Amino acid sequence: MGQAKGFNVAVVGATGAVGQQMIQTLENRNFPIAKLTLLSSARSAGKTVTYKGEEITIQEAKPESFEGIDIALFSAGGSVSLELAPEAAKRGAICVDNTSAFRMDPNVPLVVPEVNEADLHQHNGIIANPNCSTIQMVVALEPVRQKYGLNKVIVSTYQAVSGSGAVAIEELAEQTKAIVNGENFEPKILPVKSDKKHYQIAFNAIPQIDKFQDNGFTYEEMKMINETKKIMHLPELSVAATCVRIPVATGHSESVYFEIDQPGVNASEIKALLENAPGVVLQDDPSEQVYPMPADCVGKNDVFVGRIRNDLDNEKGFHMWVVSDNLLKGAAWNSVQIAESLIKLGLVK
Ligand code: NAP
Ligand code: 3JM
Repeated sequence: MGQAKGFNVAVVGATGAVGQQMIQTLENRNFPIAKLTLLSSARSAGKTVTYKGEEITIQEAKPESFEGIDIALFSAGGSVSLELAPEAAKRGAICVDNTSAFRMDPNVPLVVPEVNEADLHQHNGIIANPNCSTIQMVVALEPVRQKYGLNKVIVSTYQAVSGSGAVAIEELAEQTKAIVNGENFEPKILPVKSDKKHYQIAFNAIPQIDKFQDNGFTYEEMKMINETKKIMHLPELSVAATCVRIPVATGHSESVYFEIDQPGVNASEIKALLENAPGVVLQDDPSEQVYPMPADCVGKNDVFVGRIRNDLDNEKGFHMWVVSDNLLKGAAWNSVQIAESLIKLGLVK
């Protein structure tokens, strides 16, 4: 329980691309931890990870692993969360879940602290962390919604391979080396490990992230569409998304077109608004070629915004470019930030 020294925290998926960043983020934030429990599948049980100079042995995640845990951070895939998050909640832990398993459940708050921190009060033991591409977009759109109203969003993403896990980062590195050296290779992971076909990602762009739905959109695109409406409390908002995987290791980029309710607003007013928005860093000076790029955002918690301009035909339309570290604000940092908010609001027992 939350004693002076801190809370008992579990990280589920501790060996993964997201889990590793969670452990690092907890350390960087000096999160109030009494005991840190690191969980994975049986494959990695017994390995050790260093946290604040101390070696912690990874254990296999089981329902009993959550006895005495106050806060559990999940990033081990949807099926693990579906099975184990209710077991953890039953044992009194508050779960922050990074998978899509519970995001659209009306009993589960879907939270980006800069946007809808107050929704945490409605939790029933599980809080969902949104999809990485959704998070960075809503951080940039919420200040606009608050001041000018928002009725339409069209987004195209340029997503890094680390969003598909540690094996996808390796696949990009190995393919790049093979192509540069004139060697053969066989794509095995991207775009979706469990789908029928796999394509080259090095020196390529793949317009498929997650599987296709019958409506022609992919699940990743539908996550952006549905999650944005839920987080912003705008069920009537018109949202469309096209999600594309590009050969960048870390850092998602997005070209976002949006329409506000109010006429006569100049792009300079949107820039001024975002310059002072929580969690946003404005990098927008075309005369000096200043704009956000993924290579510059790696390792940072902020959402970087630039290229803000009025549409040339629709006076309520604007364009912007939004970049963030998909493993940090898109996953680990947003989850730890939710945990910090829960403590601040007195919601951890
Ligand atoms: P990853 O690098 O492939 O890591 C997967 C992790 O899950 C590993 O620690 C793995 O442990 C563990 N795991 C796998 N099966 C397990 C099981 N049956 N029981 C317990 N642990 C198990 O993947 P990642 O990129 O870190 O992503 C992990 C999950 O986080 C994704 O599947 C996704 O749902 C979510 N995610 C969310 C976002 C977001 O936008 N918020 C972004 C990326 C990922 P072993 O070492 O034992 O295999
Ligand atoms: C990002 O195996 C799985 O269930 C994970 C699939 C996945 C997800 C997801 O749907 O949880 C991979 C990468 C996500 C996500 O954040 O939506």
